[in-house]
Amino acid sequence: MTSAVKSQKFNTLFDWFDQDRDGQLTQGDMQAMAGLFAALAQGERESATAMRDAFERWWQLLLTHGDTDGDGRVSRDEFIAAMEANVTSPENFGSAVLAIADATMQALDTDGDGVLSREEYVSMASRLSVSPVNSAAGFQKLDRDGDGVISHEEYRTALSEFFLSADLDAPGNWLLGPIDSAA
Ligand SMILES: [Ca+2]
Ligand SMILES: [Ca+2]
Ligand SMILES: [Ca+2]
Repeated sequence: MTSAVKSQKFNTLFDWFDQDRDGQLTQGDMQAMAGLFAALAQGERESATAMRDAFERWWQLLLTHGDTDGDGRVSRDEFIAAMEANVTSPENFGSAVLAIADATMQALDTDGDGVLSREEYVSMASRLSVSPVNSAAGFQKLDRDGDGVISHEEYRTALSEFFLSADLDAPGNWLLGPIDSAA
């Protein structure tokens, strides 16, 4: 049974991933998401390929484990169940989810200082179709040590919390904005 907090987050994630907004996830939706992420890499082929590969792994997990009625599409309920049971399981989480975070961080950190400023973070989020209001609020929470930048470690911690934590107050819940209003 998926916790209420996790269901809420996976709901928010479903809405973000469902790029054509038809209420079903398809390979096309996931490829569209991968395209948004890959565009962040601005021609840096290694990061772009890593992102596309990770989204493809993610989709294959959803299709294999989530598409219980075999129609090649993943419904909201199928998504939430497969996210909990398969995508975020220890053997898959790194290759499907954290791989995207690592490639994103590498692509965005153009000056190589290993951190994201508020401007870099909000601009990245808006290119991924997250509203600036939500990402600015999220930045505050994700910058756990309050030094004004998000380190690679803070970013990874936020992702882990978003996907794995059932704690309503986990700062990483804010990855896509407030979960209560977004769900
Ligand atoms: Ca869709
Ligand atoms: Ca289905
Ligand atoms: Ca920080």
